Amino acid sequence: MDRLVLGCGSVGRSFVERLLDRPGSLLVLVDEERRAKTLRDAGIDARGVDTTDPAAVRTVAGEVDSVIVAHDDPEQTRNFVGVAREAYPDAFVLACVAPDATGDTAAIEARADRVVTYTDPTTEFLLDRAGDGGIRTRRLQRVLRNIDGTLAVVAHDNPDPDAIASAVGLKRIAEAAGTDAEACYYGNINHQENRALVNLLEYDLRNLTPESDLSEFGGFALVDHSRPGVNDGLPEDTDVDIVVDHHPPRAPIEARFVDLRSDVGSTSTLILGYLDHLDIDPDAALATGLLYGVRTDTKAFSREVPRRTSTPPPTSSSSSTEAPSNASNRRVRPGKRWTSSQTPSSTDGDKKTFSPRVSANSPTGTRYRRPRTNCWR
Ligand SMILES: [Mn+2]
Repeated sequence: MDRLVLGCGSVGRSFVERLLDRPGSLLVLVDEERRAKTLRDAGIDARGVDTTDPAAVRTVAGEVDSVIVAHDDPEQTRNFVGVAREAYPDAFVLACVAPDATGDTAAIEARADRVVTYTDPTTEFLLDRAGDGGIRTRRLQRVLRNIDGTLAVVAHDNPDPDAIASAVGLKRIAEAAGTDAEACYYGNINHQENRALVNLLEYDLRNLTPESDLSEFGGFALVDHSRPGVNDGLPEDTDVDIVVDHHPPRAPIEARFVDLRSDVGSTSTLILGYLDHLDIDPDAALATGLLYGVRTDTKAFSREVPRRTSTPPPTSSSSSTEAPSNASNRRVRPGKRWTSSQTPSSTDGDKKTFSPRVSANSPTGTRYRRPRTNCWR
């Protein structure tokens, strides 16, 4: 689940309606089944549950990336933020309050990741980002920072290029978060190509054996597989901190951070996404390994490669007179705010343009989305 909305009064309802046309999944939890049914009748996925009980919320909603709390009553908002934080310690919690909210807003601010009012210009931006990969990356970073000691980033047994590059990539991300890490594997690297990959790129990999003393590690991350003791040499009861994988799981996965996307072609793709969101430039060796990981696991981009679903906006020369035609006008003015109907059509230095009313001009009616954001850095 990308986004969970807790408590849905009239304020919450207006937020939910603003969220409905955004990409990603959305679930609304309310106290009474009767109100859930009213929302479902309006086409909103809603369920009735005791929203004061974090365990019940978690059971019904499962894993979520972001929780949005928007209740008319600030007191209730405070309670829901508490429930959200307890149910989902790593989720991004966004609280929306009225501009003239009275009472204990400090308590809301203390536990939510962001508090906005619905007149705040950043609200639309944050609603867009809730459920977005940038937030997932921020949660990964939070878990990495809390590792006490050296993180063992463990690839699966006899690792293939995707597992090797992902382990080296996650080690790099951990180090950027201030956590020491080692890229590890059990078994052997047998294939000549894989040996050449490790040797030519001078990867520093640690070969663990059943005799290895694991107590020297402060945490464990699994890449390109998801369960300790299954396709790696770790004890099955290893307390796993992080799982990053693209294989469909055969059993529930337990870890403090789990990013398991079976519709993605390689684990290297997921690692590249984090590097991108964190603005970490991989060195040539890491970039080469990750590219090789993507290539081999996707059979040279022919397998599990997402189809392009959005249509770029028309260029300013071909669109209507509403689009700015003068080159100097096409530059982004500092301080200009984007709204959901004004999306910058390019991030390329000289060519930053605005294409107003993109969705209206787009032949398919889908809103063009900028491929990456610079939020959460
Ligand atoms: Mn793989």
